[in-house]
Amino acid sequence: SRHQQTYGQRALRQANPTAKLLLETIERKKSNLAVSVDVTKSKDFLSIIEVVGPFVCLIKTHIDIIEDFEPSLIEQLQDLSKKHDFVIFEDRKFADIGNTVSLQYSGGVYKIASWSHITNAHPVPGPSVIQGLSSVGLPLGRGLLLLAEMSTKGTLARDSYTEDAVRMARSHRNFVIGFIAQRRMGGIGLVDEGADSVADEDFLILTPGVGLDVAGDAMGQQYRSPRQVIFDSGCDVIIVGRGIYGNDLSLVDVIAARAERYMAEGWAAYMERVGS
Ligand code: 5IU
Repeated sequence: SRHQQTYGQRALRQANPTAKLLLETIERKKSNLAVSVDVTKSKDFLSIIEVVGPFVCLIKTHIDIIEDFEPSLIEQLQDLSKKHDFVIFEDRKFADIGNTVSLQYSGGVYKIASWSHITNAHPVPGPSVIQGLSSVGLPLGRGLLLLAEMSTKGTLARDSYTEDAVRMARSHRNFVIGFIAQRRMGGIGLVDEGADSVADEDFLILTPGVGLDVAGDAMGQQYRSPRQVIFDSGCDVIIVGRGIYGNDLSLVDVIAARAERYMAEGWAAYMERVGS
């Protein structure tokens, strides 16, 4: 089954260039770790990425929380992406009508489509959110993740909402490369409608809500371990934020050691899954 295929084998079968790039990067670096850098100062943002860069396949950003944002920050992020060989994912969570999201994605202060390989959208508006983003991102070779589930207590993204997200993705396979979710979906599995084309599909599952030392935070976040996410639930990428950069952003050695630990646990869980 898809669970047992290696990242490298799966890279060969991806039509979307960003899906291929991410799988190839994971295979090359032997890392299924993504770090989410939710900090408010450019200096901290860049220094964390410099430290964790060698250990990650992907850096996830919330560019709109940076207080001292300047366009040169994007150039520095792109330089780090080349230096350390990681993919960039702006976690923008688009959720408006097609026309509006196309403008939010291409324009404004951040011009996300010009630098972020991957972005994501809530399926709540229906297929028009994908059409709007695809009109900008597809010609640039970008990829979109749909938010099929969330890690938070009481999330409304469940049951038939999640199944409908899979159906929406299935109708836009050229641009939708996978899901933000808590378990494998698409292909054989959730919303398995039996068609040959469904058996053949291969969505990427990127999973936030990963932490080894605490169960959650005071605002509804819930954490699971890399092994629960990659081995038990069949997901592809663990996304870790505070579990790696912690509270003291100056402790670069500690941050590097934590990144290495999550990388090792994520990779061991994958090796166990593919049976090697
Ligand atoms: N994030 C989640 N859960 C979700 C979705 C996104 O935590 O279901 I969708 C984001 C929020 C934050 C990062 O940017 O992933 C997790 O950060 P911590 O590892 O610090 O909790």
